[in-house]
Amino acid sequence: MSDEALEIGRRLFAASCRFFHAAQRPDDLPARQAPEIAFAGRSNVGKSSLLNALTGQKALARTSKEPGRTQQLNFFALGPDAEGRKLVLVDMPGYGFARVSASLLKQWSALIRRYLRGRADLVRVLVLIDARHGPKPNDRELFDLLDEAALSWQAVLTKCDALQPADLEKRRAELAAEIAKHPAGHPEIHLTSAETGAGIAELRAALAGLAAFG
Ligand SMILES: Nc1nc2c(ncn2[C@@H]2O[C@H](COP(=O)(O)OP(=O)(O)OP(=O)(O)O)[C@@H](O)[C@H]2O)c(=O)[nH]1
Ligand SMILES: [Mg+2]
Repeated sequence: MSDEALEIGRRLFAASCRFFHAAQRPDDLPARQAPEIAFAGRSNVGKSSLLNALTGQKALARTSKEPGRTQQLNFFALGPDAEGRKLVLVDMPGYGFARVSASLLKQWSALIRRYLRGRADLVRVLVLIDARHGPKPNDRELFDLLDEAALSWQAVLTKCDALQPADLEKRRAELAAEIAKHPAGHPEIHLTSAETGAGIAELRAALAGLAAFG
């Protein structure tokens, strides 16, 4: 990744980021304003924490030790930066929390499925996966759902601070081999820690590459 790309990412994510909408129902989605990046993944994987680490705002999205903290689609407007780049970041509720059913499709609400299937501005879904555990069956259901919807998605390993480098590399390689079989899965996997800041600058740069000039 070039220094220039890192600098563009740094500048975009240093721009203002503000919460502007919480969607609770499918007919409650906000008007489009910039390319959207959705943060998806199991409850407690670190979606809200990653959003805060990216924007450098500790309390932008609410985080919690208890799974199930985020219960609606929360929309955040990032930018414009000095050159006019803009993005919308969408913090999603987690899945896999209720133990009743293993099925992602049953658990995850109609709101989310509707959002993922019908949102023209959604340019990338980040599927966050806990580096300690790797993908679970409901993550794999999401991979399939995103493939079917032809939505470009990309895996982000979270909590990488909790692994030794060799174990982390093994996890990354296994996941990369799995994603290679998915038509809509982006080959690059981001290794991140909201705790130490590892991989955050690189992810900022990658996302800045998806921004539009508004
Ligand atoms: N060690 C470590 N812990 C983390 C990291 N990121 C998040 N956590 C912890 O994981 C827990 C869940 O974080 P959240 O960001 O609230 O997770 P979430 O995915 O938004 O959860 P839901 O909104 O419930 O779906 C919190 O206790 C965080 O402190 C990380 O990079 N490293
Ligand atoms: Mg959350």
